Amino acid sequence: MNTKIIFATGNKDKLREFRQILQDEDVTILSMKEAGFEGDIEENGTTFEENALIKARTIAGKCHLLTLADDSGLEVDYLNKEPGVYSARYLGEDTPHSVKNASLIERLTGVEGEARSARFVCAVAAVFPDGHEEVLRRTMEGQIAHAPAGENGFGYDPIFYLPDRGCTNAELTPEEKNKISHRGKALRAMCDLLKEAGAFSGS
Ligand code: ITT
Repeated sequence: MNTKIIFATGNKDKLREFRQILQDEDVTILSMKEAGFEGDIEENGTTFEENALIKARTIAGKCHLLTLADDSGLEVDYLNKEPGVYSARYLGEDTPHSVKNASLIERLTGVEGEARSARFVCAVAAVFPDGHEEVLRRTMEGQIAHAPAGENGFGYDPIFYLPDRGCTNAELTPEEKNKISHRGKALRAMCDLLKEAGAFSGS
């Protein structure tokens, strides 16, 4: 039986990836807008998990369907894990990513090799209409590139360099990125957990 779930995000790039990652599952994914919610959700948590739960709780409470949310970001080790949970707000919410990316590269001037280590983090929360909650986190390791490269993906992908592959996230196809990304891993793990809990059937 096909199950309707909501993905509580205002980010169209995340929504696209979410749908691609779950394309073989027997679920229909509604955006917040399709579920009838317009407006902003204040993300005042201090961890990825807290913020993911805040978003999922807000929408599950209003729309009465199983709701998933993702809080994600980039941790740069040399910058004490900045921008971290503030990744969307780094240098201002509306500042173009080209500017944010250039700023991070600039702040790593003179830093070489493994000292440029960074990771993408994704916490995925699921909140059921009866209030039951699940949350988990997955990561993707890489380094900050010396210059942006690639047109695919979004956000910090053009400066996220994968030493094993010799390219950035933005040079991967969407399928390649989803196989190894923080979001792909977190969502597939959440899907397994939800299937075990009987929330929806296997594909
Ligand atoms: P919602 O809260 O509405 O889901 P958002 O864009 O504000 O959308 P976050 O608060 O989780 O989402 O911020 C995550 C930011 O981290 C996002 O805006 C990107 O800048 C960056 N980010 C997250 N995942 C990424 C990915 O896979 N590739 C590149 N950048 C990513």
